[in-house]
Amino acid sequence: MKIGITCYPTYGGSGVVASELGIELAKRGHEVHFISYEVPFKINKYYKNIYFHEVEVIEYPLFKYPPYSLSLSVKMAEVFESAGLDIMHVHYAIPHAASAYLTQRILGKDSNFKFITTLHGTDITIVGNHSSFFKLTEFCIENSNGITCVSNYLKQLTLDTFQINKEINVIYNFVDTSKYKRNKLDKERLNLIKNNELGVIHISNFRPVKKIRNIIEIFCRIRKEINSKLILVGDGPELAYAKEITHKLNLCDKIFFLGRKDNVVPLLNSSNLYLLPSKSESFGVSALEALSCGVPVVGTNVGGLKEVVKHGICGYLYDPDDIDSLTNASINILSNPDLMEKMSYEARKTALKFDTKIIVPQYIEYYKKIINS
Ligand code: GMT
Repeated sequence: MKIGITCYPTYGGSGVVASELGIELAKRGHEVHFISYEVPFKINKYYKNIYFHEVEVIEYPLFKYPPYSLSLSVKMAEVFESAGLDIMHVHYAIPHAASAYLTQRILGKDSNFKFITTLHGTDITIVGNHSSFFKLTEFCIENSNGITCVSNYLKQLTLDTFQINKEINVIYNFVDTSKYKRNKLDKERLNLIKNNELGVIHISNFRPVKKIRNIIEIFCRIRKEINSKLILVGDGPELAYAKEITHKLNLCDKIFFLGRKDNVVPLLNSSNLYLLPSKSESFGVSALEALSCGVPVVGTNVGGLKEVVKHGICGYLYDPDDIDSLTNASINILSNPDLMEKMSYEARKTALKFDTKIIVPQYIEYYKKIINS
């Protein structure tokens, strides 16, 4: 198949999932055409069967806000025709699904341009249901040829929020368990966490929804009981605050800010606990990557994370502002080697259920279904 993919190319779960999907499809012999304003950061080397088409945004004095979504529509139409695409797959509803809908209208019925929209979370929970986008999000979902959600929670929330008659399919996020796997040598090699210390890690785009303040508070309390360090990976709006508070709390030698990292496997392998106490998480793909490396997760019970992390089995889930329970759960795991080992085993076992080999074929089948519909 020839598949077009549009996503946000920057640090964020939807872009990561879209990129990994493209890589997996290309590996299976499909031709994948990424259409965006930049090469997605995960597509950081040459991949056979992967092409990139840049959307140029023109600056003009009349435009206070250059209309990227319109240029994207035109680029989708060009690539659809020149590459002979079979299907277009857009990740994150706003504005990508709206651009794809416009492309469909530009090309007309005879072109057979069909598009699938994958909803990732904040495109429904924060952006999509904002009054300035609500009607558009609803329209785009209803007019996509196919719709997928990354969890049952997100599907239900979409149905509860919008008037949708279209069938919504759940296709879970996935992880390459042959790449994300435990290697104890990584900790020694990196030497970020010393032998007598335990590592706590969080990876995100540092948006308010991630509750970075709570993460630092929880770690502060863990530190009082456990000789440990916190690894923070990624960047975003809350990063400056996190650095400031770390400085004020005199924890600069205990909390590492590593910025964006393409390969987080050695960092996960230096860690014993993954923290994700977000306000809400539609799936939590970073938590799945941690589980795959045998790292238990302590996180939020709001949203779809509970479809990935089984409370009491491979981690613990609580209300994101229940700092006491989140801290006690973390200390419980970190201070109890047998529990840590057991949860680490269960974490890996859980991740294997979301392996690329199981999930990616579901997308391929769905593409075929929509193309033939
Ligand atoms: O986590 C973010 O804020 C980024 C966001 C995105 O759309 O880029 O992530 C969402 O999509 C990920 C991939 O499907 C999910 O794993 C995340 O749970 C989801 N984030 C939220 O729901 C907050």
